[in-house]
Amino acid sequence: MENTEIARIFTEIADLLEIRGENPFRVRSYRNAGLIIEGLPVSLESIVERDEASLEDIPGIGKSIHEKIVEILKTGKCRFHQELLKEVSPGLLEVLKISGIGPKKVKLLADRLGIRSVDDLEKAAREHRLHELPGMGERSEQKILKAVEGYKTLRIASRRFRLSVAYPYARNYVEYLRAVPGIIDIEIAGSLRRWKDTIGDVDILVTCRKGAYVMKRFIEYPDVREVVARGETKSTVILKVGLQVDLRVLEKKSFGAALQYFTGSKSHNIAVRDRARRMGLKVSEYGVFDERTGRRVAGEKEEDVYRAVGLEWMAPELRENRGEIEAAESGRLPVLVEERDIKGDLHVHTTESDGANTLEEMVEAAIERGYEYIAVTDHSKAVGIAHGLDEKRLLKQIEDIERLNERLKDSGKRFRVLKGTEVDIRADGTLDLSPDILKRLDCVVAAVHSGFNMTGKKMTERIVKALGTGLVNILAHPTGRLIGTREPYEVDMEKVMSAAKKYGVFMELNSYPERLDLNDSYCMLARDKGILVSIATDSHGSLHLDHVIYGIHTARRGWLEKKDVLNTRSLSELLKLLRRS
Ligand code: DGT
Ligand code: CA
Ligand code: CA
Repeated sequence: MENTEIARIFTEIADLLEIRGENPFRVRSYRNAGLIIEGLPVSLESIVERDEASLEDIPGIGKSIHEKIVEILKTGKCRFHQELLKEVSPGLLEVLKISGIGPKKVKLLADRLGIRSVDDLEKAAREHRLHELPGMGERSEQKILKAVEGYKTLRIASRRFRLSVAYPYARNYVEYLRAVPGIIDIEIAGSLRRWKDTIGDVDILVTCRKGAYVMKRFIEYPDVREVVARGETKSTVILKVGLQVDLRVLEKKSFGAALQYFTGSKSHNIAVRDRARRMGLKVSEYGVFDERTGRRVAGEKEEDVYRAVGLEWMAPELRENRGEIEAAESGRLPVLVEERDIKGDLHVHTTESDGANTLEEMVEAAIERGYEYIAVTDHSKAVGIAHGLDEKRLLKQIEDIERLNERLKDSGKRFRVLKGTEVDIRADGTLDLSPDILKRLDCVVAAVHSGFNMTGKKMTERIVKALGTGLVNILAHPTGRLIGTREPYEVDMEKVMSAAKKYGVFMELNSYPERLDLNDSYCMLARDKGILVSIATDSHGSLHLDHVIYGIHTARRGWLEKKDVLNTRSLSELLKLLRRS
């Protein structure tokens, strides 16, 4: 069984317990387990096979979760989860996903109106039965109907997979195929090669020696649930998790052309072809041909395909027909930011709030990655569910960090822990910690965590007011979206960024796989406005530091270069940039 499936069970347990009104700490431990398992780079199955006891070395996985993982791997399900499902109907899990409806309200809806599903809820709202409930009026009925609509749109969109889910599956599949005798070249194409935030299906291209059993081995992959099509040159399968994978076997002489074609995007391809046609050439998945004579001009190498139509090769992330063709023509392609440019992480949690690792463990992991710095940014008190820090606890953490920095210095390590916070932006735009303490910090990250349903005008005012305090360094996850589950809140990002520019605030690109917020187009907007972007992970455990790759590739889709990214700066440059008046 795959990690995502196991993670889903734990997340559902958390939801079910929450609907039942259980102790928040218990709920949080299951929710955290779900998040951690989803982000694991190796399969739980393989960990358990090798050494079951090592499960408990994974931060955030205690004894009770450990036992449940083993039970799920052995039996395919978890008794505790099944029992909860008998008590709370599964349709209510979907009702919980509707924006503005929390666990308490779900319980109320179920107990008082017998609501069991999103459809029940919609019906009750249309029949004006909701305002019998305490705290609900006509306006809340309208709001709920709107939210139900939003949820249904998302459900359709969520047939796509998050990048962070598709990527590990594809990578494992490719590793497996690479080992098949006779395979020569193998590449991932499609939206995954472009690092889009959601993936419809995975496209893999190979060349191989004559007579190699590539298709046979492709469909024999143990994780395949269903073979949709099997042919000589193209096969399609569905993996157990539901992800579709296409494999194409190509001739060597057209591999580059096929790679170019199947990488897309479609609109990029159309633009390339139009250009070729004007030059008397024809570009197809088989090669570039002279339209008049039919002579092959290019095809084996992707670079040659682009060169044949007078373009420089460009990174797949740019291929969305957003100006890359003009840039490639005139030699003005951006030199995109790379993983090795990143010098530290400016959004990291510890066990003080809702992280799974201690301050020391997070620092150790960051040093191991070769970073020069991290900013510790635990939640502030308003985020009660995350055990956010008040001024007193934050003061204590500041002292802990200062002592740790001394120790690091004494041991000769060139690494600095920045004192920070992820301070909540309250509904009225004030910050959740006193100015005195915020001034003592090196790096103040601010974010919205509640009240997502206000009007766009109010939300914009709220955020602009927070930035205007002069106390904020970075606006975290600026639009609040959760890919596939929550749409961005209504906000005028143009205005928010103008304010950020005015007050010297940087924008975050949160690399947490569900967020990727800023998205690619907002990265472009930030760059156009001359605002540096912090590519941060929002890590809730040391393993999450690896999520930075999703942020980096999203930044590349937004055309960001090293110079456009805040945390490519050395420690001393960074500290200058973080100085507030
Ligand atoms: P996805 O799978 O929905 O996340 O997105 P892609 O981009 O991977 O799309 P997919 O798998 O349907 O096709 C892979 C690539 O093949 C696509 O990016 C561009 C190319 N392609 C597919 N259909 C067409 C088409 O009708 N015209 C052109 N010009 N290219 C196409
Ligand atoms: Ca695809
Ligand atoms: Ca495809």
